[in-house]
Amino acid sequence: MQNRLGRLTRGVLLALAAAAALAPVARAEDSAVETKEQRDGRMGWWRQAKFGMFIHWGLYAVPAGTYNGKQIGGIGEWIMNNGKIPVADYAKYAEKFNPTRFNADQWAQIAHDSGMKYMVITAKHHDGFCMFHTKVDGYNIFDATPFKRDPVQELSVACPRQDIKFGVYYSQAQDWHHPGGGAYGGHWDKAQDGDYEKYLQEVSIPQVRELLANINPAVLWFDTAIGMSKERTGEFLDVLKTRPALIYNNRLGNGVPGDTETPEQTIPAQGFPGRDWETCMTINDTWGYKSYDTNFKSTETLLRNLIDIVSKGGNYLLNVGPTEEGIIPQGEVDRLLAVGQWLKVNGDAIYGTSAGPFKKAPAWGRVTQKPGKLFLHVFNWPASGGLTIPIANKVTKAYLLSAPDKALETTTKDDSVTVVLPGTAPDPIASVVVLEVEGEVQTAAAAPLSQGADGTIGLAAADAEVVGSTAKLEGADPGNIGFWTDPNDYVKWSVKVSQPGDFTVNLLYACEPGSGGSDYTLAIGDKTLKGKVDETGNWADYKTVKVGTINIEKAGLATVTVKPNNKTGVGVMNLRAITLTPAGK
Ligand code: FHN
Repeated sequence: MQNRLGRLTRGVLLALAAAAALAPVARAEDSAVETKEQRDGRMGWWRQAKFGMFIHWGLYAVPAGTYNGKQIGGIGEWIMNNGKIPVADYAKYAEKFNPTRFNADQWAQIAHDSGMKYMVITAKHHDGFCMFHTKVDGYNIFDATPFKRDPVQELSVACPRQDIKFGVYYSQAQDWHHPGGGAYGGHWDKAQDGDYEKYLQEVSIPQVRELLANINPAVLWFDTAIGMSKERTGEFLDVLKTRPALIYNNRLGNGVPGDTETPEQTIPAQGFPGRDWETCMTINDTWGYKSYDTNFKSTETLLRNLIDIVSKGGNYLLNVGPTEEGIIPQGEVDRLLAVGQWLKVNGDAIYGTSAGPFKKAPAWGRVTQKPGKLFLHVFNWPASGGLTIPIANKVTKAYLLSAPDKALETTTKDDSVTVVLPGTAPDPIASVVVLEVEGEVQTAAAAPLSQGADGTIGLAAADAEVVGSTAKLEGADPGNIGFWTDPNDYVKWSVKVSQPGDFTVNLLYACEPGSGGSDYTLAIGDKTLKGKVDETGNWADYKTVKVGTINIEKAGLATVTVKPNNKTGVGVMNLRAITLTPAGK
């Protein structure tokens, strides 16, 4: 579990993460009516697309991070909540909101030239202000501002002209303007008080219905599912059924898995095998525009993030925050276009590919694949000797994607192929080497972990196999197994034991107050140890805890598992490592 967003509290974040992560794997509400083939067909364009533009644009672009002369901390689109701005005062920004420089075709063009294949824009964010012409009330850009235009509708027309699929974000439960709407941290203005059920029936559900009927988006992106019960999500699902081709995310609420996992501001170390997923991320440190946030990620970071995500089977939904005038800040455009330039040359290694075949990312870069082709995205160009890839396939052709007519020499030895590379990298950020191979890629079996010379066995989170749907490796070096919100998930390691005997078992983990007390069983063969998770300072405060002594009877391959028996709080623990030390040492 990691800290993510400005002023949101850790508790809220964990609740949000848990709400999203607790989703079961199968899309139960649809499985009766949709076969795997139909689902693959429906998700087809999205799986090919890989790269999309997220746009947070709304009234918050007017204050742009400053209220009453004070810079308000946190993310820009949260200014109303973080600044505790009264409803009537915030609504006055509408009178000033006149983004005359907005040009839907230009935005679609920027997305296109950046190599993006879809767009998702905030039709309504938590401030309750609609960026489309809703008939529900007048609190929208068409009726309440001098602009008198409907940007959502304009973009829905402009995007297809550039081959961009168009989607909308809609904050279904959190609404700080309409009486009864949800608010993290509670209401701060009496005008917000009201009946949540009435809000859903009279504002939220009708607006979703309007969007589907009038805009027919390819994607509907829900967010922050406060108070969404089974009955309530059921009513939304009934509306969604009117658009069978729609793709929607896992944030509707009440464990509805939707179509896509949505890790936010992070790239999960192993992706979500078996699930479609999309990392959404800010280009600086805010989603909605803040005039003083120019902390843009470098082109290198953006591009390597895209490659990293795609190499794990995901999509990258990268956010921009346009200004009050309707301009995407130039610092953002410049970086996006640089990514687009790279994609013009190397797009074949991104679009329509699937996750690389190796369990662990190589130190030199990342790998993606298509039937018969491996794409090696080299971040760290080898000084000499080329690259050795642990595959047993016959390579029929090797070349740089930037120079496809010039064959590269390869040599095959045992279960590996070495490709000889030119002295300098064609691209300082990522150069793509293509290996055309015969048959399905055969990776050489990963060597099992082995016992150290002093008999110690070290089991790192990064070497664990995670079985389940929510727990995953997070963070890099050393990383930990986190988001362990489903107690049915467990972790296991295979280790080659050469010196059997009794071992003292220590776990290195962190657990935030409120989540301690989960029971777990550590097993090696038929020997088990029971443990209880103690609370440490927080999710990042790691402590070594002795679990007990366990016997490994004989030399050979042993499997070590850690399985929770229950879960008392948000997550079981953040597990970083297990050490088995020969007893008495
Ligand atoms: O609270 C929002 C936030 O403003 C932003 O819209 C992000 C985008 O994923 N979602 C929420 C936090 O999870």
